[in-house]
Amino acid sequence: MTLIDPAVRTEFVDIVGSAHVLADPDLRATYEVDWTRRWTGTASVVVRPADTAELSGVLRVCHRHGLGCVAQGGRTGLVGGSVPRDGEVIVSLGRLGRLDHVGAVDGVGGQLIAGAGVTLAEVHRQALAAGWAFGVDLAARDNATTGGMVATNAGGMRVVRFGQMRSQVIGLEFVLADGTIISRLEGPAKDNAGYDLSQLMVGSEGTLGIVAAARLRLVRELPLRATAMIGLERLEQGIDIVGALRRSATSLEAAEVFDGPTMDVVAARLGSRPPMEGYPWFLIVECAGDEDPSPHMAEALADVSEGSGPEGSGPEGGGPTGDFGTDGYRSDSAVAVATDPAARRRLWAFRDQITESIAQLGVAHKLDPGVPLDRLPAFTEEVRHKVAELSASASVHIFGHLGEGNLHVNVLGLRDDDDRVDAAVLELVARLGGSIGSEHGMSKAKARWLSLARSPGEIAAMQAIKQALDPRGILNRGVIFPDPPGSES
Ligand code: 2HG
Ligand code: ZN
Repeated sequence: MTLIDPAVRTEFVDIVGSAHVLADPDLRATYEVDWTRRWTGTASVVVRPADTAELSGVLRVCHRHGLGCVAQGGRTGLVGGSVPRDGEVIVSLGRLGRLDHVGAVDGVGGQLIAGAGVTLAEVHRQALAAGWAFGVDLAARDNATTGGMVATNAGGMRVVRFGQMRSQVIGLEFVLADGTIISRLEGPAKDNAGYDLSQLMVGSEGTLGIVAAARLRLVRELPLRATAMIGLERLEQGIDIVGALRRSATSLEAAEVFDGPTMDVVAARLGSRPPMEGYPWFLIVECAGDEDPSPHMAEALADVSEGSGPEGSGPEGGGPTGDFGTDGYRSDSAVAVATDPAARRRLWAFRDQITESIAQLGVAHKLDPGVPLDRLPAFTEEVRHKVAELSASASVHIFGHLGEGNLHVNVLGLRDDDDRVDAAVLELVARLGGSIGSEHGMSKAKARWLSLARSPGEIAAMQAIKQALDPRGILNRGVIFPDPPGSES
């Protein structure tokens, strides 16, 4: 069944061509569900502009007719921000594939312009080919796109070193709801002439405008790396290790943690035995430098790892004994270290494959709280307790970015529409002074809990900005702000 008004369809066809206006249900289907399979919606049409001018034309049509529309990249956001509400227009950005180096602009390079549809993996490839690196990395790199990563201020595994997407954005080209194009892809990177509208777009989850391209800062790739996996008896040990590594001279590039049940599902999916077993927590840290970082790493781990192994399981309680070298992946009970690329990749596979491994078991409720580090261990215990109290059939997986105190809580075995666990966890986070949307944003999944995270004054200021930039309220309805009582949900 075609849901789009034929006259409006013709307007879209005039802008992007008939091959890029998908009204047929079969053609729309893959765009109407996100990676999790939890979030779906029926679109009236999918429109695929090829460049910023076409994107502007598409938004002008939506604005004129008051049509709700949702911008879509790789659909890997996990919290429902890329799927339509029934009847909305999907603006798919996969064709915005521009990729330029900006050497000519800044004279020394170290910057890249990437269209909204360029995947993170491609940004990495281009950065490396030019002798640089890109500071953000995450497991969905093959599908996640630049536009979506900017719109959600994506984080990932290197935030501890390079910050989130916001820190990489020098300027954006984006389109406002009424079709106005704003372009800050050129000119000096240092520019304080008024409000930084590009930064306002970062993390606005497609509610204020649609990102067409980003001018991104690149970072220097440090040549030598060491990666360690450490079995932890207590989460506190991991927090101490991260603190010690941050204080040491070595560059700490990642600090990721996951619990025992998560290690079990990943090891089963990979079909490989983990380097150490039987621990309630596992930590992966990576350091990099111009010189081999493993001696610094060994020192920092030795300072804090006393007693980290199960009794009698390893030398001096399981801590490292100076057996840090350069020839591969080895384990001395509680600690496994890898320095060559293939061995490091084997360790990282246990982290990279978490989301996919959990997805194989069912459709998870996904939360991404951030909690002050001193309260994190108590938080994880209370989460497990609360989930058990609310649902006998549910199971919990906890993993994430220890450097920022940002843990993903994935709960399996709940009905899609049963939000009791979500509410209980988010209320706990708010009580502990944490963030209820530390990485993935609020989107549709968490909009109804916005007042747990922001004061009435903050919400009013955010709504005033939304009203000014999107007066007809067409962009990503139901995202960030809860629906007013009695209206569509
Ligand atoms: C990660 O850190 C992603 O791997 C996904 O943010 C988290 O699957 C999730 O809940
Ligand atoms: Zn994450």
